[in-house]
Amino acid sequence: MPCRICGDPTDTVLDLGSMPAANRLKTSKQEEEPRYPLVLERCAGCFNLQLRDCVDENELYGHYLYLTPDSRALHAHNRLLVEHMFREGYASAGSFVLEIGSNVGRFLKHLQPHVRKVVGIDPAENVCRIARADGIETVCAFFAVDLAMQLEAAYGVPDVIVARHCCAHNKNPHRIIAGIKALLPENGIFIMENAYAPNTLLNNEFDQIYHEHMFYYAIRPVVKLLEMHDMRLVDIAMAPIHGGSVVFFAAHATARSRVRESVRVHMNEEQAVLGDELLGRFVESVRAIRRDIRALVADLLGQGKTVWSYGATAKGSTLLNYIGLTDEHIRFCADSTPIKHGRFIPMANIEILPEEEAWKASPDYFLLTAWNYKDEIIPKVRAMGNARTKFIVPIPSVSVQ
Ligand code: DWN
Repeated sequence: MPCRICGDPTDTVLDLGSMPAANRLKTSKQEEEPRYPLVLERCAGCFNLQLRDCVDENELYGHYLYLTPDSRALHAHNRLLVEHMFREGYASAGSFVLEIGSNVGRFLKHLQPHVRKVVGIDPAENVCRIARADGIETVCAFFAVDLAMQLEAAYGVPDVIVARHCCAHNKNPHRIIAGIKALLPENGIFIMENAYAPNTLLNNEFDQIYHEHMFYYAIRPVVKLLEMHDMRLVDIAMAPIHGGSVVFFAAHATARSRVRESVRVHMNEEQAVLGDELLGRFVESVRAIRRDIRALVADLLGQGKTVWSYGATAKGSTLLNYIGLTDEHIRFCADSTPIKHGRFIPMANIEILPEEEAWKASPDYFLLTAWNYKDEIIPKVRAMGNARTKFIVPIPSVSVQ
């Protein structure tokens, strides 16, 4: 498949086989689960990493079970991002901020007291309803140029447009950027946040690869994408959230916005690490993680130990299914999201239960499939009186804590 950003040829980096959609949690073990190839490829021209095969967006997001968790780490990240926006003059008390892919509105909720107006857009009606009930005006739709024009008529012109993680969730990011280009005023700011591809590769986060993530962005392809729409990068901030994320700040190429030093610094850093060697090391490490977890779990089960997983993450679906772990190995999965409870992880067929039940059941091991919240989850489990269950942390390499 040619690069969906610049059109150059691509080559295959990693083939994870045929997998169900990660967040399509089943209501019974018997429920049918369509499977689709999960193949990561890299563009020879702009170093864009993308999925070869993209699943229909309505199928992925029509009824969405990922609700942004109420996490300390996420609140801290949101606070820092808002501080950066104000400190650098990207937002002010008079700003209207529009967020694309706003989910239940946690970020806008954080921003709401500091700005004039916030509006969210999200394609999942079940998610929009939760956001509205929490006081966040949310339009249920996929964002593109035609919607941009309708939004302008209904709400006015936004000063800031935010798209966090959602530019990776769409087969055609040009469609989103074209809408932003059309809607953003001359001195407006576009903020795009994504998992940062060099971190994904350096930390062996192969479980970030699932059908919702159609792109894995580094700075280089984003510069290309923006240039193709007559926009430019003016600032970059790195953040530890989701295993290492990048926040891009962009403006119209003709705008007065000053280009911050951060752009040069991070581009140089990226240049030094991003290349064939890193891709080769990543692929080897992915195989080592699969081998190590398989061996560890087999050994533990052989000793009669019980293993649960912790965090019904989209990442967990890829991790479990690539390794070949099922309900024969992992008894249950603990998760804090009520709408996930009683459902089953696709293909692995592991039932999801509330965290409280996991604390009480006190299995011998938790395979931490929400490893990105390790520093939050392990202390929480201990504080709840469970001192005995050990955690198997799969990423960046297998360790037991
Ligand atoms: O891009 C995406 C990212 C940002 O979020 C989406 N495509 C889907 C989703 O990916 P994920 O499911 O891998 O995300 P999280 O944020 O790692 O999911 C955390 C899961 O762990 C949630 O289901 C909630 C759960 N959790 C928990 O059970 N106890 C989370 C915390 C913090 C906890 O204490």
